[in-house]
Amino acid sequence: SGEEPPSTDIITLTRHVLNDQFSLGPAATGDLTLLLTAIQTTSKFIATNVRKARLINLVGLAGETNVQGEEQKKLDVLSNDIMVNSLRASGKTAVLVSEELEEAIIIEDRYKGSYCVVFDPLDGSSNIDAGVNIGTIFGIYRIKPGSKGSLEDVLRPGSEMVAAGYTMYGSSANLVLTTGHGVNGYTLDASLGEFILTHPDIKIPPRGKIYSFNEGNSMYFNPPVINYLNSIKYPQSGKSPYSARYIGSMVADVHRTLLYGGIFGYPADKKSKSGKLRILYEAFPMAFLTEQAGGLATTGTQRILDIIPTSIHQRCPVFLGSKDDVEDVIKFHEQVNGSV
Ligand code: P6P
Repeated sequence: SGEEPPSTDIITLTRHVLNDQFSLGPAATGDLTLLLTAIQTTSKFIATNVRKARLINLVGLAGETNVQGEEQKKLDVLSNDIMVNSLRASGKTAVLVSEELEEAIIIEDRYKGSYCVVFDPLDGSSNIDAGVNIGTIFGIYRIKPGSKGSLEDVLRPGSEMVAAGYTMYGSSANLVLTTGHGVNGYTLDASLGEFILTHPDIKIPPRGKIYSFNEGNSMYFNPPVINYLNSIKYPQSGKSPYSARYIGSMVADVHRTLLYGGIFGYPADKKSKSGKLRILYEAFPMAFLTEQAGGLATTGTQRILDIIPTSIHQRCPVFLGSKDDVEDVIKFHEQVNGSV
């Protein structure tokens, strides 16, 4: 039939991570691989339900509001529940932090393991009814030596995470992951039920031509952001202005930024003094991925991964993406703050 024969050497996420972990030598216990298998399972479950949402009437409000005061959508609640149950059952976790839960979960001894997972089970969920891409974001810490699992194990700089990733639910399910050795993208082959390596070694271009900000907040923006945006919208002679792309779903906006380059920003402003995005399960994982792909991630004045959070739902300003573009943002902050 002239069709290509099916590959018989498919690299699944599990195989790829196992190879990666084996490269760490005998110290690798396989625990992280098993934890990532549990996370894959949750992503497959959520992908299936997001896809069916319209058919089985899962869209629409669940009638409750979460700790952020946001109306919970049924898929939010379902996604949170599958993640909590699957991560607990894996026997590899000690502490769980979810955007949907006010308090952290300390896993009971029977199921206790040595990793802590912070996650937003379904980020961008305000877009569910519009069929826009949404996603799960997660970050993983090892518990501190001697710890039995407590808040101390997650109120740490993002630089101490051992893995981070997201799964974007759209025309296909894309899982993008780093375990500290670069960034790889996997696409769910629903017929196999496996995430297959499709984007090996993702590298973000050093400079892009796209900016991704919610300019509906412009009247609240502080001077460094106003000056920076003007510099790319009304560039000096000879340069072309940047294109604006903003989906309002962090996973989709960051995914595009990683693949195409450019800059994504959710600044602090006069209305949101610390910005909107949460440090532990939005800023840290996306900053880790961006740096591992060769980009930068800053609050404007500080490397995001150096922040030490004091509470699990704390927010911070976020500018991330191509190295040269983020360095421009930093310069505009230094000019206004007088540190140059
Ligand atoms: P705004 C979605 O609710 C979210 O947490 C992120 O996914 C997204 O980047 C941001 O908020 C969008 O916020 O204020 O632009 O609608």
